[in-house]
Amino acid sequence: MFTPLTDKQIEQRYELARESYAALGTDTEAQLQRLERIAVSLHCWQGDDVAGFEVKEGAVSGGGILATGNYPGRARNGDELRADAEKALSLIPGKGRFSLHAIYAETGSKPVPRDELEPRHFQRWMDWARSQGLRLDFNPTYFAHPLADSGYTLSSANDTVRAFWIRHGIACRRIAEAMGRAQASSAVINHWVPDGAKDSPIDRWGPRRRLADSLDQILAAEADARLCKDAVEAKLFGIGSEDYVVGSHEFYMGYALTRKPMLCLDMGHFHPTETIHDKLSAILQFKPEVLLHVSRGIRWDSDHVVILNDDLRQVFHELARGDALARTHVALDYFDASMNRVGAWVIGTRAAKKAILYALLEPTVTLQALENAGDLAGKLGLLEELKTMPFGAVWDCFCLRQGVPVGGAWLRELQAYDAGVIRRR
Ligand code: RNT
Ligand code: ZN
Repeated sequence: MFTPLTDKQIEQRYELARESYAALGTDTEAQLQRLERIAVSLHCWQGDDVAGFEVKEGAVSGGGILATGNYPGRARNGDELRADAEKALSLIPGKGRFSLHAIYAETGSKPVPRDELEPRHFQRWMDWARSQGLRLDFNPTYFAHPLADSGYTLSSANDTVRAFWIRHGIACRRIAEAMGRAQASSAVINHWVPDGAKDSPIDRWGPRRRLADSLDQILAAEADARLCKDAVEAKLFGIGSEDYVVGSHEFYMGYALTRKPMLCLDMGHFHPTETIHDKLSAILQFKPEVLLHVSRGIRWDSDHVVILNDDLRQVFHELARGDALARTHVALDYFDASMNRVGAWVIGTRAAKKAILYALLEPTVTLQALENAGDLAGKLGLLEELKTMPFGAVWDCFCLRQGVPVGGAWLRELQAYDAGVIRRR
């Protein structure tokens, strides 16, 4: 079903494609080298439906976010999650990183409260990352916890609750710093809180005042900024926070512009018809770096598996045209429990890398010249022609050179892993 071409045929197709792109002014070899260096951070939580491995002391709490679907065989512990991630990474070309949440701490059989987590609880992850040549990123988990049940964490009016989450944020920055030290390069730590209200809160002011204050306290804790790079993530609405989200876009725009952290733009966190590509050239005027959560919103859900659609291509076009890829941390964020989870990782990551390559192959200088000359039909016409250029031949060659399956050949490997590992759990 997925019979790939021979290596020789893949190279011959690439050679023709290289010439076609060269005729328009694109050096495919140079762009493939650039692509090789751009890391995409895989999100650990696609592997187990954001469940985590916390040893629970009391009641189990959900809330904040929710993965739907009943595909069998989700990873139940660190070893299974690492094995699944290794499988996924073996099917993805180019450089990867791996993003953990605090609930993926490995504390043996001992429950460790989130405000007491330490770098040693992530030692196995750090050792694994080193063995895989991967760098880690991190996220405090301000949800799925009894102290998040009220719907408010860092913005809670209850001082005990708020203090607990502030301590958690600080503990997580120390962990990110330790990860950064272990990998001799920064770990990105992204702060997202679910805080908000289902319906018509009378007080929209107090929670925002408290959230800003809590974040200030967390960020005031000492952590080497070269090792621990903070980001804050906004959202329009979530499950149970349909009417009001404390950390809205305006809130975090203001916060990030007046403080150090980067802004994290999640592609699924805006109005359903609002896209993020136009925001990049605005935000990057004023901030040196940005964190991207590559996701796909559908109606009320913000976390469908990423595919190569227009939204994704527009984002990377903007970054490539503005020469801002080096200032952007690219991370994935979605979770789908209705399909093979390793497959979901591979589909989304390969799509993100394809979108980056698609953008890098654009003959931007030629398009810009047409626009500058007022030849708008020429510009739009060329953009259209580019869509049927032999982009796939360049992508296939990249996969071949990176030693990962070409075209649909990775699906056969996924099927074997599904039958041999996933369905035997
Ligand atoms: C939730 C945010 C957040 C989470 C992860 C698990 O809406 O997008 O980034 O998805 O931290
Ligand atoms: Zn996100």
